[in-house]
Amino acid sequence: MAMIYKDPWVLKENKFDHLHLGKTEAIMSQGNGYMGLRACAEERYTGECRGLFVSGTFNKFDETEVTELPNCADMTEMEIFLNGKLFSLQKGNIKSYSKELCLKSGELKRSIVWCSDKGERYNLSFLRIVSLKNLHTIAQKVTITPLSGDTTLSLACGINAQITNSGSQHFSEGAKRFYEKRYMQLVATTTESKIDFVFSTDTTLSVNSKKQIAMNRRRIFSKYDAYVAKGQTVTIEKISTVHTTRDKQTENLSLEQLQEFALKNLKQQVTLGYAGILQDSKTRWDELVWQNIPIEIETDNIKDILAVRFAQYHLQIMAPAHDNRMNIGAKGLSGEGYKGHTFWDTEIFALPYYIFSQPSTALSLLQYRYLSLPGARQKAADGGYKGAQYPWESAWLTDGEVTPLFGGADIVTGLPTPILTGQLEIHITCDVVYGIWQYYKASQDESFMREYGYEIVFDCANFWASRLQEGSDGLLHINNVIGPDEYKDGIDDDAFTNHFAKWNLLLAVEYYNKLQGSDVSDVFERLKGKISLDCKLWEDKASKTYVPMPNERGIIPQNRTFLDLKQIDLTKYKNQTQVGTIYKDYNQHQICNMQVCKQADVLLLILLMENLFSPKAKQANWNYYEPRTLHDSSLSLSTHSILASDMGQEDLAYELFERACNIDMGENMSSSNEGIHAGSIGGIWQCVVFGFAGFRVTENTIRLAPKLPKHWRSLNFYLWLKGEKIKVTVTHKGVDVSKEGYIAIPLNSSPF
Ligand code: IFM
Repeated sequence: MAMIYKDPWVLKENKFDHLHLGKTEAIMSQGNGYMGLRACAEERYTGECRGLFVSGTFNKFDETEVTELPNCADMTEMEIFLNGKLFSLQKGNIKSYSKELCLKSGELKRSIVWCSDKGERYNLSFLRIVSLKNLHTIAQKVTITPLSGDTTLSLACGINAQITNSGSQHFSEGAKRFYEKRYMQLVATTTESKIDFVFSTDTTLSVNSKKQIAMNRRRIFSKYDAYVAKGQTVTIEKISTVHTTRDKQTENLSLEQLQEFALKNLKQQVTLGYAGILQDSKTRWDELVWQNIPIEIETDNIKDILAVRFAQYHLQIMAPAHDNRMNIGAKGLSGEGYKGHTFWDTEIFALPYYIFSQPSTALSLLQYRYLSLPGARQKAADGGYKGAQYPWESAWLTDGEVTPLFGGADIVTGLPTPILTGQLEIHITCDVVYGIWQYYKASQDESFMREYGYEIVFDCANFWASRLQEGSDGLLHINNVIGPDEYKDGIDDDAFTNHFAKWNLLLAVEYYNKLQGSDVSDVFERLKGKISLDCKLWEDKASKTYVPMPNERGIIPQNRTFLDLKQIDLTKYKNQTQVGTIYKDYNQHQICNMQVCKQADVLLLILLMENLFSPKAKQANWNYYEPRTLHDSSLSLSTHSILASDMGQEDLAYELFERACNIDMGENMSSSNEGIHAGSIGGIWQCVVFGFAGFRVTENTIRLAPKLPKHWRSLNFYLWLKGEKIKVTVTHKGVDVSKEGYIAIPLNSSPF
């Protein structure tokens, strides 16, 4: 195992592992919400997956593919020859190696002593930053010191736009140009969405060098030849920028103007140099996160502290807080996985962090859902329904549903497995509403609700009102869906979906009545004629909606047939070290007919709607569903950890938290290849704040019912509530809530 967890600020590997490059490329990826850069080495390796992704720049490769976030030009690559030998860790000898990401500064660092196969030794260090201050900037600093004799250095670097998304080339090549014999610029345009990207870069060497400029297909670069004496250190600084015609700040510029603007910005960044860019970025990290909303854990277990900071780091770099037309991808901006698409992962798993830590980001993410209402209305209409139905997978605002139609191989048929989630996983519509409700409850942001929120809640209620079907029992049912547990498809009366649909209808009724009696009837004025506002219909539908409730044994049937399905011994899969091993033995159809859950489903319902169920029912369902849940989705563990905390099973809660942290940060070297797990990372925060601190916002109150892990002495964190920031301190002796001035929020420490 090469991962080291000794420093609470530093994620580190101390062994170069060419078979598992994807691990650190993803978990040590850098970014700022505008862009995300995988932590690939400067030198190229087979098996690497270089990646630079700019939020919201979706493109559709061709009619057979769905839109995806294009993997754009690489500006970090460097080809280095030392005394004629290509620098590569797969050649010669590695005398020492470390690769680390400092979460505090956001700086990535590799330190290497390398011996070429001629026996010549070199000290190399590679530093890199993606600025949190200037969202367009990537800065690199490389130092090379020959240790055993003088050397010739030959370096080639520039802009490489030959990158693809697993073979799909999303760009047409545009202009390439050197300015003032030094600054390089390359323009590329997405083939279908026609977004122009302007990549600019500049490289400087600290020693005299002979320089040649070169261009070839989709590539512009410079070659430098220099002489470096033994013990002398040569420093290479490469500063690069990315701008696109999708950027809000420059949306009125023509492409030529944007190129000029980009060049000017590059020059400014070059004057700051690596050190200045790093300093600015570090200051921003402190302002936004580490000094503003730190989570402090007093414990001797450094990995726990590191894991929570790792979560905060990624939650910061994955969120496109600068632009409300964009949202968080299931892999953030750290890989091609899930094509950059947004799922319910945002509202149910990541959003709570922003609601309580960075409300302006939460607001922006919810505004994205408002701005994508036309696509949601289209999706409902396409299915013959009314109102707004959110796509299971979303990309650009007008793209509508973008879920691919086929996935991995079916072990039985040998054919690609159809992906039905785009058609059937309809609970996303109420998950979005749940996100709005949570945000509103915590922030009391009435102006958001008036401008955006109420309309979403009402029009989603319209969808449910038209989607519910009358059954022979005279009640309304929701048939043929996939619930959160994606191992079951085409099922009827999924407990999660039915409960949430009813809740959405009732929420619409509640808000409608509240608005009726208030002085904000202008909301109705604006919405009348735009959407249907039939409160009686919502009320009527809600009252007739069938919702699965605990049976005589206290078990809520996950769906109409679940409790009758056959049961198999799941021990092998419960003990798996890789997720999804059940697919090695059974296909989707077979799994669908067994009592096995991919991820938290009924238990998630109980967590999110705790008022509906008694503590006894909670316990009974925990006892039933936990053993049947394989946690084959990364979203599952945090839910179970929080519930375990709620039920006083502290050891189990901690064990599940640890497993959730290990999804990305742990020893499985392949789990993050396609990118980090954004929802699961939001779940890490939830385990700490909702689980260990037992925090919830209930009606007009907050609840703190802590269950601190035994080996944590204390936990401090900040929460934004009703526009005010409060500090929570939890110890084994009790809880302290403080803020300047008085606290208007009554505390209730009972867990249920
Ligand atoms: O949204 C999830 C889903 O619940 C399980 N499969 C992966 C999706 C994206 O993370």
